[in-house]
Formats: sequence, structure tokens, C-alpha cells
Amino acid sequence: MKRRDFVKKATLSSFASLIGADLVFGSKMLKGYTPLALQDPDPFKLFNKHKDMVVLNDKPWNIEAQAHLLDDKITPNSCMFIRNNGLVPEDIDPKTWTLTIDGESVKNKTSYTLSELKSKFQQHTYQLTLECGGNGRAEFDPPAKGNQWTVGAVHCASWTGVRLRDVLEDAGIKNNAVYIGYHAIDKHLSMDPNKEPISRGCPINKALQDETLLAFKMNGEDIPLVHGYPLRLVAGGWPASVSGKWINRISIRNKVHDGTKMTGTAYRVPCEPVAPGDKVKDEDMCIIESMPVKSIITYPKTGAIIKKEKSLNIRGHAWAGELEVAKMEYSIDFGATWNTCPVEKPKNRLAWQHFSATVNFPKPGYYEVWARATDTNGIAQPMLLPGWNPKGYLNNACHRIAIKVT
Ligand SMILES: Nc1nc2c(c(=O)[nH]1)N[C@H]1C(S)=C(S)[C@@H](COP(=O)(O)O)O[C@H]1N2
Ligand SMILES: [Mo]
Repeated sequence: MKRRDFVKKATLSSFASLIGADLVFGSKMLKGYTPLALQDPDPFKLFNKHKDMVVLNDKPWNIEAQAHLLDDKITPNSCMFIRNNGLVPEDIDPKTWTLTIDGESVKNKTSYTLSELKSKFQQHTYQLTLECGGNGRAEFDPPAKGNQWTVGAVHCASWTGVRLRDVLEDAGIKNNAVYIGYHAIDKHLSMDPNKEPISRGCPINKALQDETLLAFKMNGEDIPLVHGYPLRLVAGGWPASVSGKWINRISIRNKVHDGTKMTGTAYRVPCEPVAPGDKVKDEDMCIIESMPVKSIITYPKTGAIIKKEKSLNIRGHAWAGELEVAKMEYSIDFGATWNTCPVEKPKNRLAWQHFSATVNFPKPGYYEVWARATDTNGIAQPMLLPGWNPKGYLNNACHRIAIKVT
């Protein structure tokens, strides 16, 4: 039950147990009034998030991790960033939930209940890296509007579900299919029922990949509500906006999907590089597909102080959209020289990879450790900022941590 309904239905005694004190004049309270103690929900409790997570916006909820919170190989719910464009749905009944496959390019429009999806199709589990297209936006200059994500809008959880391909093929895909678009039940901030907060998708070939899932489990449990319960599209390696939460419809389109945030400048970057601050026409903006190569140092936490004789073990993760990370390096001299360090193979395609290194510092003082990944095409992360773009997407600059050696 959602807190609001709980408050509505609560008796005075259960109400008091929520607040942790007696509601002394509870009988005098006007009907429909919510006591202040319950008006400001604590997002950390509400979403089971770690206390070091950073709230960027509360309407809609946008919460990011810090680098040191992402140390686990598989990101636990407590440290997964939240990015909502609209309102988190309430009162979801998994028993009556259906997913409808429709669109110009479906052979037979078909609806499936959750239990049909689970029983009719084979289930698969993959670790999938989902990074918000706007991760790193805070660093761009001139600045871009939108959530000022620093480094924490990325996670790699383990997702279980059925292949989108199996379901689309069951409904039948016409030869003229080019794209899929998702529709979800979250409400627009304006509460206008005719507006969708977001309805994105991907080309049909991405939709048909083995790892593209209709997921109903995350890290072995029901997906937490805020991350898309009861059904979520998961398309690793692409901007996480492609991975629709709370989806109840997928359209097989005979053209590029034109839902909310597919058109204009949303999730698009200039097709050709532009100078910082340039105006770019809508028609010169291209849809972001695979995310660029990137890495993050998750241990130690920036600002760590170490003793001179100790060498420092660092570790973190690296990912490269549709590609793999082929090489991992670190630098302690602001990028003048680089040392190669080991990077593990991914658990499966589109999962992030783990790296570690033992770093030795020549003498006491202030240092920065920079990490740089290179993908299988030989493309490396830029040391500082990559190409400026009007909406502040795709900042894959090297992650840096400060270290003091005493
Ligand atoms: N229905 C729906 N799906 C959505 C969104 C949303 O607002 N509504 N946000 C998208 C964006 S922009 C991102 S980055 C990811 C965030 O996923 P998370 O909140 O599980 O980390 O969900 C995507 N799927
Ligand atoms: Mo996003």
C-alpha cells in the first residue's frame, strides 16, 4: 500500500506508530489533513536508498549515486540512481497487468498477462549496464539545462526476464519494421492523462538482440517499484532512457518511433561536432545510440589519505556501450603518462567490466588518480571534456579521484 493510501485508511493508533509518538489531538484533525511529519517523505526510506545518495530533484524524483557507492560488481538497489521524468505510479496490480504488442508493423496485435509472459517464454538473466544519457552533464560549459548529474547516473544490476525478441516474434513482425517504441503508465507531471512523460525506443535490430529483455526481476527479486515494477524493458549499453519502466505496451513501428522525448533535441547530439555554446538546428541533431566508452574508480573514495610507505589498491568498472573495454590505464601525473592495469572480461555482453591496480606514489603530497578505458575500436575516453553539445549528454571524461599521501 502506498503511504498516501495508508494515511487515508490508517486508524489513529497505526498513524501514531508511523510517527513514533501519540497523535494527541488526532480526533480534532480535519478530515483529509496530512500531519507535517508525514508530508515530506524521506526518499531514502521511501526507495530504500543509501544515505550517501544525492537527491538532484524531488519532483520528479532524480537521485544519483556517488562513485564510492558503486563499488559492488552488481549494483544493489540501495545504490542505483533513480531517473524519473514523471510521477512514480501507485496501486499496481500485477495480476491484472498486461503488455500489448501493437503498431503498424505487428502481424497480430497481442496482449500478454505477466503470468503468460513468464510461462510462455524462456527466461534469461543478464548483467546490464544502464547509464543515463545525461550522466556527467554537470561538467559542461556553457552549462546545459536538466538534472546536473555528476558521475553517479550509471548502474549494472542483474536483470531477469524474457527476450523481447521472443515476444515480438510470437506476435509477428512484419518485414517493414524499423523501430520499437514503449509506452508506460507513469503520469506526466501536469497530470494530463493525454501526455506521456516519456515514450522512447530503439531500432528493431537492437530490440531483437539476445540481451534485450522484458524484465520482471532485478538482482533476483521483484523489480523495486521506482525501477519499473512490474515490467521493464532493459536494453543495456544504450542511453538508459531506452529502458522503459512500468511498460504496458510496445509498438512495432514502420518508422523511427515518434513518442515523447524521441523528437526535437531530446536524447540527441549534434550529428557533426559544434563549438561550445553554438545553436544547433533540430534537423542537425542525431539520436544517441550506443553509449561511449567510460570508467569509474569506485575505491577508494576521493579525498582518501594514505601513509607514504603504503601502496594503494584502486578498483572500479569500465564499459563501452555495445562494445567491450579492451584496455584500462591509470595516471597519477594528470595524464602525462599512463600505466596499463588488468581489466576483467564482462560477465556477459553489455555488462560492465572490473579493473584494479596497485598504485605507488613517489613522495608525500597531493595526487590525482585518473582512469582511462579504451574500447575494442581503439577509442579511448577523453582526459577532460568531450565535445560540447546543447543538452549536455555523453560526458565520458576520465574519472578522477584526489589522494593525499602523508
Ligand atoms: N516509464 C518510464 N521509463 C523510464 C523513465 C521514465 O521517466 N519513465 N526514465 C528513463 C530514463 S531517462 C532513465 S536514465 C532510466 C533510469 O532508470 P532507473 O531509474 O531505474 O535508474 O529509466 C528510463 N525509463
Ligand atoms: Mo536518462
